[in-house]
Amino acid sequence: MRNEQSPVTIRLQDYQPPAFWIQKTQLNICIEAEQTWVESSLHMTRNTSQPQPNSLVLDAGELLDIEWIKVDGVRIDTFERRGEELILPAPAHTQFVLHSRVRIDPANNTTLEGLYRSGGMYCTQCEAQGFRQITPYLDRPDVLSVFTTRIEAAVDYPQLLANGNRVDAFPCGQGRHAALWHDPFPKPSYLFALVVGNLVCARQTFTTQSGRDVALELYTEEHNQHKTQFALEALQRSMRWDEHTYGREYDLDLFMIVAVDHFNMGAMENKGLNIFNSACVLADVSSSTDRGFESIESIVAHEYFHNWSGNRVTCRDWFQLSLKEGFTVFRDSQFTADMHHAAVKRIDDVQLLMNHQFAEDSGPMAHPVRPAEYIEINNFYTLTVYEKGAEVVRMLHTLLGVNTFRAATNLYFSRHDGSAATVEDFVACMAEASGLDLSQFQRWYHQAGTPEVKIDSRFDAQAQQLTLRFTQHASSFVGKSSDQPFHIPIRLGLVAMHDGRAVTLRTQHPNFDPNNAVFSLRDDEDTLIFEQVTEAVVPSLFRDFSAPVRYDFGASAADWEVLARYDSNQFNRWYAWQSLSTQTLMSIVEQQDDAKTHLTQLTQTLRHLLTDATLEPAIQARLLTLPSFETLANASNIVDPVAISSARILVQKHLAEQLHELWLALLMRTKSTQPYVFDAASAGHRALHLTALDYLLWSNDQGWQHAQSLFLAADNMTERSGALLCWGQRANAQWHSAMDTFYTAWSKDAQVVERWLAMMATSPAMRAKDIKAMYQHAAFSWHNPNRVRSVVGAFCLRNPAGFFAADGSGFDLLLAAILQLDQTNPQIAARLCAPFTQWRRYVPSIREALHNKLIVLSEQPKLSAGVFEVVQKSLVKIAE
Ligand code: HT7
Ligand code: ZN
Repeated sequence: MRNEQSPVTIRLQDYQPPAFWIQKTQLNICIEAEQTWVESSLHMTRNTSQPQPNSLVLDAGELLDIEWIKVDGVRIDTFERRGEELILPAPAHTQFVLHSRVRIDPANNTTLEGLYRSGGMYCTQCEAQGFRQITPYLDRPDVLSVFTTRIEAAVDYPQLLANGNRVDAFPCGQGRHAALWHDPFPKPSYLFALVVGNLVCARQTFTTQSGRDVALELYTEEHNQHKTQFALEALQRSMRWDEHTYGREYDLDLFMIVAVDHFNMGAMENKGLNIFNSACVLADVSSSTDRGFESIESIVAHEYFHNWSGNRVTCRDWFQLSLKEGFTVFRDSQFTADMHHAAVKRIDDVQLLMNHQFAEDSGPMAHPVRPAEYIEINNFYTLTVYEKGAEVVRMLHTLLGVNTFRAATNLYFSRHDGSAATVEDFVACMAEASGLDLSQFQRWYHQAGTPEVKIDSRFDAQAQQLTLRFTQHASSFVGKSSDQPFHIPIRLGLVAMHDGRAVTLRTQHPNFDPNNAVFSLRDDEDTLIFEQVTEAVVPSLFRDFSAPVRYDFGASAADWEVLARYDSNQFNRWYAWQSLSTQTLMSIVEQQDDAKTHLTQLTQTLRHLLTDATLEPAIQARLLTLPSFETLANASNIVDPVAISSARILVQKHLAEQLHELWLALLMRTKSTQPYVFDAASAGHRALHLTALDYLLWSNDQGWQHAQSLFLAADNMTERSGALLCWGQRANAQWHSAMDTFYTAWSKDAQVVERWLAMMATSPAMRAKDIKAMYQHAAFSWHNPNRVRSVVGAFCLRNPAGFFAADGSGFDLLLAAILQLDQTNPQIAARLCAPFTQWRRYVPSIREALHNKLIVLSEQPKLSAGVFEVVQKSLVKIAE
């Protein structure tokens, strides 16, 4: 919690190299029933390149009860504790051993940072600054050290795990035993991990490209033993893919994964000992969905890929977070695209970016991919750092091309191996390998906000010329806007208006790369002229979303229709469909005169897409789906949740009724006839089947019966829970009884129960009072972040009808949840503030109510630094 001092702002410009290094770290961790003792010996040297300091300042969290500290064996009693700092007189020698013994209390550590107890096991979470809650240290990522860890606990806890290789294990009498681990790779403290528990282990092996055998181990509690195989296989695929695509081989003889129920995020890439939220690693064919499998595979891959992008080459400071996270998200998205369906993966990623990152980038928490300042670093594990950061790497990949990008990453990994790097180091490798001048490109890392590109398109039939005039301007939260033009790669094509053929691109523009069909927009304005264009065309711009921008080329409904029907780029077909349907939906929200005409045209286009036999099912499912609530909110100048939700239902109903026979035929045609397997093709079929079902639910009042039949007949969780999810949008008594049946059948399965809670919380009929009733349910716990996310998070972020209820009860509920959680788990409390940060976007009544809640929060005498930062930034006054 925040103490009396005001939270401090940390600034990139104040970065100083450390005054000391820690070459060797020896830890001795003794876990006892009531307390845990941690002794550490730090072999330190003074950093002689820095001015001689007067004191030695260590990071020491408030949870540490310090018993003693010694320098070279001599006890120091003159230390001072100031907040999270422990200050000692600087030792006289340049080399010395700092020895300390502290007591901690993992069982009462509810923050889930540092060392804590989760159920019957002990585990750690040290990123970003959890290690300082275990022992006094230089807890910063540019201090790399070789760790040796001794763990001692009662024999009731057979597994004593830490990073690296197990070098010894022995009994120590009185029902206790110990293990000794050594990690030969120097690492920063945030990658330290320890797990102690009574766990079962599933094993596999992997032989690296150079012929070394690596043991793969996945540890879980016994009742989850049957859910380990998929993740182990995903790990093997990831290891092979990273060798093949990036030439990266695993470096230790052992790679361990542990599943933990109480976890603040998805997973953590600790060296050789990844720790996972159970929900992000455990799966089997009876309880998991297609989306669940895909997500587990990508998280396993993501954490594994960090072994190089993050661990072998780490970050100099936390401002460089995207150096490891953006790059690793890009790598995991390439992996998923290769394993499954590239266009589908691109659609799913861009949807996340446009729906959520764009909103973040235009709100009060907007920050560059590399932030310049923070109060609480945990608030900066954001979509901007992760997803936009990945888009920035993707743009480099687009500009360099596959082979040069690979040469650049080879250079980066070899040049910075074993050290802590910066974003500049990364871009320098890209520039050096390609010969490109990327100085302007660097702005993507420094400037916040989503650029807007306007394109004026003119066709001169006589001159056979198509002229595209581009203008860019950066848009961001008022007062934070960036003014320098970006280097924007625009992959494009031309589609013949009349029959959808691809038209050859002929231009002399020096910034057009004809091999990749990529135009580099570098200035505020530029003009691209295509010659020998003999017929009317529609430009297909930003193919595969080649840059994270909003763009507008003044497209008419007819232009979008041509692209949605014919574009050879599947991603752009989807984008065109989304744009066309957003136009229609917004014409209804805004009660425009031509709304009816729009709707007729939309129905025609949908009919075409529905009967296009050339489309692969997974793509078709996405092409038939209406824009989400968030997409429509982002398209609104002032968000009116009620108007958006009603327009969406009206259009969905219209399309359902008009095309009823076609939906029915699609439902029949996509019925699964084979036993369930998870692969891209059959998952695509199921997605399409559920899309048909979703429309049929709205085509008449009996639509729910299709959902009921599927729920009863399905042999798999994708269809069973998919049926419940769409049926929940029109919840009736039968839905409630199906939900009860479902819960009774799956109440022993934690991951299914979490899905059930979220389905309950997102049903539009739910109101705050129903959510409060759910707090009493046996499955709910304030101490389990997954349960909080499934109930409070799902209701406030994914149930607009419930959260924005006119009586303001949704906002009261969220405020109370934040205040309560801030006492026990401030990281989760700060994340839950997200809906309040967006207050300025809404119609006046909601705007005022959300603003009031922020005021109440700001008046609390004791807020964590995380919640304080979000509230303070959200309330910042702006010139309107
Ligand atoms: N690098 C990790 C980020 C992280 C985290 C994970 C679990 C719990 C708390 C955490 N704080 C930061 C996860 C990743 O992106 O790979
Ligand atoms: Zn990561």
